Amino acid sequence: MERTFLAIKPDGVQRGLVGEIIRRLETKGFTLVGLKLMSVSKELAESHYDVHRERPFFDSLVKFITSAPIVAMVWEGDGVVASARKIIGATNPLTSDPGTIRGDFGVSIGRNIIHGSDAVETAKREVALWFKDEELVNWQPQMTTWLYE
Ligand code: 3AN
Repeated sequence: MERTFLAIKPDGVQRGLVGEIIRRLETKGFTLVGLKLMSVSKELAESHYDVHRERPFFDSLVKFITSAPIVAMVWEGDGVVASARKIIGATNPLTSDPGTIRGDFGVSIGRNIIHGSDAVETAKREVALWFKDEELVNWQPQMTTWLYE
């Protein structure tokens, strides 16, 4: 089953959006298989944002994600990588569709509440970067037969 890495950024945690964000993914029908509130080291942040290393906003990205606790999560389900990106919405909250997390709760690209892996391959890399194997739980919710044909 496909997995994706999602992280509620410091702004999402500070604004009390953790429950709301988890609710949206749970009620959609995805399965939570990893969850931790954590402080992010500079090394981990730089590794996570490595593809943006040459971008002008790299330093501010690293500074922000290390500034306060985040909630790191792994979610599982058919097509979860692309679907979670839709639930999250476009990068800039000002142009994200209403009904998406960023569209409903944000106004600024540098405070866009949540990160989600952008492709299946990226998700594999990010899940392995943020979680040890033993921190992930293999389980199947009882409701699975009511979600999948
Ligand atoms: P997404 O998070 O939607 O995948 P990316 O991967 O293009 O977006 O960018 C990673 C993060 O970098 C974004 N979540 C956002 O916080 C930040 N970012 C992207 N573009 C800009 C920009 N033009 N100015 C400031 N920050 C940006």
